[in-house]
Amino acid sequence: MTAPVRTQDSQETRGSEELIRAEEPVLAHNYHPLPVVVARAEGTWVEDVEGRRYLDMLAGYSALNFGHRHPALIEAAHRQLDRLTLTSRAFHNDRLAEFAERLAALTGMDMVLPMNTGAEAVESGVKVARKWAYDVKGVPADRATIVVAADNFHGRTTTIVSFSTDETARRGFGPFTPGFRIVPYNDLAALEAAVDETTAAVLIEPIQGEAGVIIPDDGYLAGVRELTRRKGCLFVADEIQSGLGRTGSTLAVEYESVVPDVVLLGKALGGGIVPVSAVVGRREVLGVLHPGEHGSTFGGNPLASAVGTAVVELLETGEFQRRATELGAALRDGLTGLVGKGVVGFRSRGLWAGVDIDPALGTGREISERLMREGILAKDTHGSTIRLAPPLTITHEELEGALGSLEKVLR
Ligand code: IF1
Repeated sequence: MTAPVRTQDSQETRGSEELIRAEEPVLAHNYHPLPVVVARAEGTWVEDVEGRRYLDMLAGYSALNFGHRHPALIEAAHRQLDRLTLTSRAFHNDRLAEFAERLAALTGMDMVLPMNTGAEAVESGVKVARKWAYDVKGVPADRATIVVAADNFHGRTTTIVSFSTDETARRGFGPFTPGFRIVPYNDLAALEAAVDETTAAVLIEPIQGEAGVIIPDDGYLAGVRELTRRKGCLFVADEIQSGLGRTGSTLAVEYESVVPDVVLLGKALGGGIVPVSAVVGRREVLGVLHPGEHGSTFGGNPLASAVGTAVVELLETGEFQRRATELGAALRDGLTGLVGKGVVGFRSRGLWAGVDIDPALGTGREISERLMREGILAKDTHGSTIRLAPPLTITHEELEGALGSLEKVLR
């Protein structure tokens, strides 16, 4: 008989170190978190078990665009929790129509397929693109191909890692799903060569997040749009991380005034409260789905729809897109000032930056740990690159403070 597990209301609460130790024997080790145990949060600030405060410069990898526990989102969640949380799609619920209408209008699309996690939206996008290829384009059965970019990150399912170029994400998980072609990102000639009459879609991130906030050359997205239209295949944009205000516009593709056929959304769509994702697209594409052909227990549930509608309402004002643009200029200026002082280079758009640190000063992980000791939470991507993606609610002073802390840890 093992020692009874203390319930939440036990007298003495366990401290950070004890909680970290307690995880070890019982929690799968698929992460290597920073040694901080968050207990509460509000806006751009989180607090650990001992009450130490940190500025959150990761924002749940862009799932917390509106900050921790945004009042309007929490209120929408509380209101729905007191009414109805789940029906399954066997029945209608009174929240889904408005969510779908307003999300379609926000993104300029005709139809919405509500799902839960980003990976589910990507998987659903793959399925819909393939079905469109067979039912509309006339690709022979089971011959559809989808072209993706090297260094992509679209999630962790076996089909998605089938088209990853990251060995760590693939090793030990085969056999893999066929039907994907991989070309270098930001290379229209390579894309031209890979797209043929079997191609259902080109699936890319408008900016590659996990790869280190890799921003393609001006004209690349417009080139993908022109190429896919000319060759009669779909342009599917994964905006799960880049979308919903992060880059200064509702969708990152707006930077080049490009309208994809399908957009994948997730993360911030759930306001940092519940998992909400969606595939939004043209009627001709999402119209290929008929009853019984796809589904999800929780997709489009009333709680997710209520929170999702409140998120869309925040984005309809344009306030967060404007903040990301204005504060993004301050972020860019601040990082420019650090080039040559430990920063060897950076890429940024809106309130999203990949910062390459001089490897001589430490790995991304070591820099993240030093930032943590300065009260700043950020996370490395690969090698000595750290990503900065604060809530879009961050103030100018808080941003300056974070940049000051970065300069300090690089000294
Ligand atoms: C983690 C980073 C990783 C995504 C894009 C789909 C998904 C993601 C463009 C899948 C998810 C998350 C996963 C999260 C860390 C974060 C991430 F890219 F943001 F940095 F892992 F690479 N498309 N990205 O970025 O969405 O199924 O996770 O909801 O801890 O794995 P999901």
